[in-house]
Amino acid sequence: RRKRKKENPHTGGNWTSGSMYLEEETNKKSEVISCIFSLKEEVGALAKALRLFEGINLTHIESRPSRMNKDQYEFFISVDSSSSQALDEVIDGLRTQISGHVHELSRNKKKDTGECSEKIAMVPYDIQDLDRFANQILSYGSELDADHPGFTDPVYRARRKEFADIAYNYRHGQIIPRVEYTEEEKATWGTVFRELKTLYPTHACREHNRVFPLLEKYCGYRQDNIPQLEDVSRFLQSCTGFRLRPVAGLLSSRDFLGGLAFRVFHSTQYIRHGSKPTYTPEPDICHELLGHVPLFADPGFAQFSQEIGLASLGAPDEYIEKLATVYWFTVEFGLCKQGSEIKAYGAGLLSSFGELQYCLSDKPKIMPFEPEKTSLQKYPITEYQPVYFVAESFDDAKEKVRKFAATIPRPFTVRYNPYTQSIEVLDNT
Ligand code: HBI
Ligand code: NLE
Ligand code: FE
Repeated sequence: RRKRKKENPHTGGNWTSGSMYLEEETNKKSEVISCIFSLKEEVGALAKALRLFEGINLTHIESRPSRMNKDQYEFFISVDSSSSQALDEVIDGLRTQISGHVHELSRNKKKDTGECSEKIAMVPYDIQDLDRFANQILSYGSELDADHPGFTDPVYRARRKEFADIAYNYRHGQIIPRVEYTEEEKATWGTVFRELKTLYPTHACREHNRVFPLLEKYCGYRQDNIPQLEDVSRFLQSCTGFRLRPVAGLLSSRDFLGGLAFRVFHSTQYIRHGSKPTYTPEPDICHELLGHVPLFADPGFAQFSQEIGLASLGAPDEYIEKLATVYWFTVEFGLCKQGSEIKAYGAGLLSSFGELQYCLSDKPKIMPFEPEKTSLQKYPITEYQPVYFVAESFDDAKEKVRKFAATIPRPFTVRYNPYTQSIEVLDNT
């Protein structure tokens, strides 16, 4: 069954796309409400079920063979919010008259995107499925806001478009295109690299310091060279199975965290504007390569990151937000006890020589990492963090996230199968 699926991703449990896809809802700002129901395969079953939808504005319908029951089909449908109440009745009808299983999902991307540009809570089941999510970025990779330091720099903007195009055209399994960086870009990298290297011995956690020399040895980490994503991705795969995938800009939290479930890290390839090397709110190649990559090469941390990813699959929106916050205060801005000291392991700290110094000074507030509390903390995204959370250790943080994840209500349980690089759905109540 898996084999067949690899040949045709639309026949073995993935959602179909194309003909039945009503693009209607894509640009609406309204809330999208979705559900999945399953039917026993028999003549007229779908027609009978769909009769319940009379008078409802269906905006999306897709089908797939059930993974759990070979004789069943699952249907994913969405309605717009004006039909929300009517959908309750339909779900009721499905449950009582058709006796299929019904899961309600809702996905309101308004908050995340500013506008509802498509998309539904479809779960990636296979590492290749990430191809369908990776291009749904929140802002186009080369459209800069007016307060971006590159906003008035036409050369920088044109360059950002080149990087965005590489990411758009990328498909899973391809070699990540190599980029020849300009002298100016290399100079920016050089400054960031040089400054951070002086801070790492005292400020970075020991896992980061352990891996860094390996990156210098095997991946071309040098002051005068910006390493290539492809080389780094191969190195990571040999350490922990993590791999990089180029991305044009910011993904939604759901799509971004979903990648981690497959040990895929969506990585930008462009570099920050040369006028502000100490800190940038956006991820850039300095942030990915100097901040994230060393830790994804650490087995314990890789597993911790994947746990957050797995917890996100199929989670309701409010829990996605909580998980994204947990991610923010660990993978991005986490501090960790090591011996009698506190060190930085968050990538946003390890890639900003401004904030790396600040975070271990007496200015910010420091609190213990407790996912239930941490997940509720508000945070700014364009300036140094006022609050950081300290983990006892990666193992302790992992255990706590695992317990927290168990409280997320989900229609199914997932397990990652590393041999097929796909998700196994364990129960589907
Ligand atoms: N998208 N490309 C990209 N890179 C990130 O680091 C990133 C993202 N989307 C969301 C995000 N990070 C986090 O802040 C959490 O919302 C998961
Ligand atoms: N502030 C970080 C830096 O300057 O490298 C990037 C953070 C991305 C979330
Ligand atoms: Fe990051």
